[in-house]
Amino acid sequence: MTDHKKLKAWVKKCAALCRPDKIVWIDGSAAQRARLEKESIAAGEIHRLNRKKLPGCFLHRTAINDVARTEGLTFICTPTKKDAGPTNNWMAPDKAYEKAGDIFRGSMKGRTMYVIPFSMGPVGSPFSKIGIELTDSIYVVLNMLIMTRAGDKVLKQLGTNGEFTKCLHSKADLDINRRLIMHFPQDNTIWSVGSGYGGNVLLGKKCLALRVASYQANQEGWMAEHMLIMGIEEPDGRIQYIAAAFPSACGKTNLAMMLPPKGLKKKGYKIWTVGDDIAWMRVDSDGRLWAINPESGFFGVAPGTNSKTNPNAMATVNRNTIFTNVLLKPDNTIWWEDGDESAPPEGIDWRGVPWKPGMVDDEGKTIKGAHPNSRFTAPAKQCPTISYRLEHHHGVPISAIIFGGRRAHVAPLVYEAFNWEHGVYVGATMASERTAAQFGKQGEVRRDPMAMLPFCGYNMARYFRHWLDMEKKLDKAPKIFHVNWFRQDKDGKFLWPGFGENLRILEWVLDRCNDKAGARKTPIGFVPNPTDIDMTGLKLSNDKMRELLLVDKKEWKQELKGQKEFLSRFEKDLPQGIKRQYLLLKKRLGV
Ligand code: GTP
Ligand code: SPV
Ligand code: MN
Repeated sequence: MTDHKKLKAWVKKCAALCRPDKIVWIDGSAAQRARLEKESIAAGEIHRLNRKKLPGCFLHRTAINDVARTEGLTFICTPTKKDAGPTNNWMAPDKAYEKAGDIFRGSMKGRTMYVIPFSMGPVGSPFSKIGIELTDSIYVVLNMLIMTRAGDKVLKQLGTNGEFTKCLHSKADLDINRRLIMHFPQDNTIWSVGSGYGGNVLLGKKCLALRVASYQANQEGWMAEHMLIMGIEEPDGRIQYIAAAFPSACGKTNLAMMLPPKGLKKKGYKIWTVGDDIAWMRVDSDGRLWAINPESGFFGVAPGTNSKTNPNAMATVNRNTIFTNVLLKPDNTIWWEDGDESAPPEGIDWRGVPWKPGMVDDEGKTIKGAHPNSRFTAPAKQCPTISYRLEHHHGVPISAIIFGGRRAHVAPLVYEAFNWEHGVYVGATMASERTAAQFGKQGEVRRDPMAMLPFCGYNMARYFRHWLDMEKKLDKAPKIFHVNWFRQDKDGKFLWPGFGENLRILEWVLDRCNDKAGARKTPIGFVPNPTDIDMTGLKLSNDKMRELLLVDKKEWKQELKGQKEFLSRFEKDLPQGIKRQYLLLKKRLGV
């Protein structure tokens, strides 16, 4: 097993707290996985789907009150409240260990504790981090085997005294009142109890690779970001990479896997998917920013995914995939809203209840077959556009950074920041409408700096400073842009077709990086003229295009107020560079 004394002692200590009947170490073998699948099926935790149509695929339903990340129950447990900052829930470490400890105590009685050694990033890469997750959920084990590199190879890499993040998870009784997601960045420790939903329990993902890693990145001088990474290959074989931060359920997976639109086919672009959710970036000896995707799978939103919007995702999830909270069809396959097929005449919905299309609840609202935040867990290597660089310890060089949100109004389709500092301001003040990926009122606009609001493991004022400081280390800083695929017309319809057509905007972005495309200067940044975007093969009226690229001063003056209000939460800690950029924007808007 292992001769790592600290690891063995920690496992023993956690077992003494949770009292499992037995402990099983995950070795990463196919044989062990097959045994666990069988066991999980027998326990009714997962359901095997049609072996012919969906080989190696399973369906899982979470508890009804456990379908998305619960930000209100997620805590950063640093020595002082100020270390966590005004945007995080904070609890003192002692109290947090005590409070969660009470729920963990005896929570695994009658159950098995699984020990999952996992690596975020290729095993052995100097940029990777190792974690060990202890869990009483086979569903978690099976997901971690897809999302991370896990098993004996990681233990071997860890050796007898390597560093690892201590991740403890128990479903306990899945009671929302006894659910806590605790992060102890100083202790390199994560405790999650009372949930079975992905983002709360696959502890390598948001908890380690963002919350704990962002804290470590700040200390060590690198960046852990909620970003997709993709490559755009031109016909001459040159590949340029971009990293893009959009809040949850705002289009990262879709953009990372996009198919070039018909109209641009002649240009012969090829898209390479490196990652769809998380980027770890550092400055290398060449003075450029390099990124790896620490994950090895996709935990993607199912509804809305179809052969038109995301054919690469459809080709990825047809085998060896775990589906969570989708609709089960009578032929033992699955269905979700806005997928490829129209609704089946009947099925079992995400709650496990018989379902028919058009059913309504007490308030007359349509009952969905699949939960809006239903997800697929699929191996990255099954994606037709997966980049070979995923397994490369060094990652890819980043030419452009893109921030984006879901805004019905205000934010134009795309704009370019004037410089790095301004770009950091754009990221720090970005806003987006709330989606089904988190508990809370949908559609409400909230500030979500760098799409990291729920994922920054320390004071965000310090995080902004870290972003500003990165510039000094970069010889060739990526240009920074902002996009909004979600602007609406007066009737509430999206103005921009989105998905594959977004490549037209990425083309402008890269052309700007290579000084090849025009733009006009506006108070908020450089905005393309309609003629600066290649619209070959896409019909969009001039009116629509003008509306998409409009910078409405009146709206932006209002927006400025919202930005000021948000930034004021950081009080004296707000870095000078952000204050300066606020005043410059104010001046440019003539306020
Ligand atoms: P997380 O996994 O939660 O971090 O989400 P994500 O950022 O990867 O979002 P994803 O790509 O899964 O997209 C979420 C939703 O946005 C889906 O319902 C998509 O259909 C929709 N969407 C994605 N791209 C576009 C776009 O360009 N235009 C429009 N209108 N919708 C889009
Ligand atoms: C997100 O919500 O940003 C996700 C899904 O990518 S989860 O893993 O649940 O956080
Ligand atoms: Mn995400």
